[in-house]
Amino acid sequence: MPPAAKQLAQMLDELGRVTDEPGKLTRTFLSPAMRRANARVGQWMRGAGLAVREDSMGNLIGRVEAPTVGAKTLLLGSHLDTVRDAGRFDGALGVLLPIVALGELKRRGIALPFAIEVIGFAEEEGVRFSSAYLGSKGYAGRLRAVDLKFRDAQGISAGDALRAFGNGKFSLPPAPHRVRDLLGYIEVHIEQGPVLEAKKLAVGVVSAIAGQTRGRLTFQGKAGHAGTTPMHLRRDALAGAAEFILFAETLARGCEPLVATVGTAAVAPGAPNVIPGEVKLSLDVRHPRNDSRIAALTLLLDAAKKIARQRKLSCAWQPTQDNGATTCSPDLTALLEQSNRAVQRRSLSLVSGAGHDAVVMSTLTPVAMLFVRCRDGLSHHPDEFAMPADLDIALQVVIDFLLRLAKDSTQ
Ligand code: HGY
Ligand code: MN
Ligand code: MN
Repeated sequence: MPPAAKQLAQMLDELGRVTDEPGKLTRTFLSPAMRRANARVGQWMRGAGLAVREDSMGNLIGRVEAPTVGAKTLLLGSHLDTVRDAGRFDGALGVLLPIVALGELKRRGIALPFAIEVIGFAEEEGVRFSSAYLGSKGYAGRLRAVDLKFRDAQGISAGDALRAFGNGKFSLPPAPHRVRDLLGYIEVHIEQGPVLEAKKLAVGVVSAIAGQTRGRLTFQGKAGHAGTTPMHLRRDALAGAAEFILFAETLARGCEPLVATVGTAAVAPGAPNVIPGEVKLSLDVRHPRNDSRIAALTLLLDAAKKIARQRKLSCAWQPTQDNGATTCSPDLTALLEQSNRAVQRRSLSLVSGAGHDAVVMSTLTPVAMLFVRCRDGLSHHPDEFAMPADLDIALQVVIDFLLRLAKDSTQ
C-alpha cells in the first residue's frame, strides 16, 4: 500500500481510539475526548505544514497560506465528533485525508497557488443537543441565539457548555472569510450507503444532500401503579409513543425514499412497576425533496396529536433542526468527476441521504463532496470500514483535484 494511504489508515485507527467511552468510539460535543482529538489532529496538521487554531465553537482549523497575498482560499473538512458507539471513518476521513494529501504535496515540493484551510468541525452529529451542525454553523456565521438554548440530557444549555469549554467566556466566532475570498468547500466522506459497493466503485461524487428535519416529541400521560390501575383507566405515555413510532415506520415504508427515525426515547419515571407518565422521543425525517419532507412531517405530527387525543395524552413538538435539501456546485463537482475519471476511469454521481457539514457550508460557498465506498454501506456502527485501497484512490483523486484547480486558477 502506498505510504500516504498507509499513513492515513494508521491515523484513522489512532483517532478511532480517542473516545469518551472505553471499548467503543463515542466523541461528543465539547467532551474530554474531543479536546484530545483536537490536540492530536492539530499535531498532524502542523506536521503537514499547516498553522493551527481552535475557534470558540471547538472547531479545529489548519491553514496554509498561498505564495501570493490576496489569493483565494479553498476549504476542505468534515467533523471530528461522532455518534455513540461509532465507526472510525465517519467525519474523521474528511479531516485526515486532506491533511495527508497536503503533506504529500509538501513532500513533492508542490506549492498550490491558493490558500487552503482544513477544518475539523465540532458537533456535526447533534448527539448532545439534538441539533446537528452547531460547529459548522458557528464557523459559517449561521449560528442563531436559539441554537445556544438547546439543552442536553443533563439540562445544560449549549451556551453554558460553550462558556465552560472557553474557560468562562464565549462569543460567536466571527465569519472567517468574505464569500468572494473563497474557492469553495470540499468534503470527503464515506458513503454510508450501499451504492458504490454495488457499482464496484471506490469513489463517487454527490449531486445533492437530502433535507432533514429533527426535533423532540413529548407524550404526557399519567404515571400510576402497574398493579392496581385497570387498563381502561390508564393514560400510558409509552403505549402512545409506541403507537406513534409504528405509524412513522409504516408511513416511511410506504413513501420511499422518505425516511423517518425515532432514535431515542426517554421514559419517565422509568420503573418496571410504574405506568409511564412521560416519554420524550427524538424524530428525524428526511427526503431529497423539500415539499415531500414537509408534507411527511405534517402527517406525522397530525398522527401524534390524534394518538394523544384518543389516549387522553398531551403531545408537544420541539423542532431542533430544519435543513432543506442541498445541491452541490456543478463546477466543483465536474472538476472532481474529472479527477475520479483520471484515477478510476469512471465516476458516479449519487444523492446523500446522510447530512454533512457541506449543508451549512453551502450557505457560505459552493460545495462538492467525494464519497468513498464503505463495506456493506454500514455506518454509525463500530464495524464501519473503508478499504485501504479505496483510501488510496480517494487520496489520489483529491491530490489530482487540487492540481487541476491550481492549473485552472492560474490560467
Ligand atoms: O445524521 C446524519 O445524517 C449524519 O451522520 N450527521
Ligand atoms: Mn454521522
Ligand atoms: Mn458524517
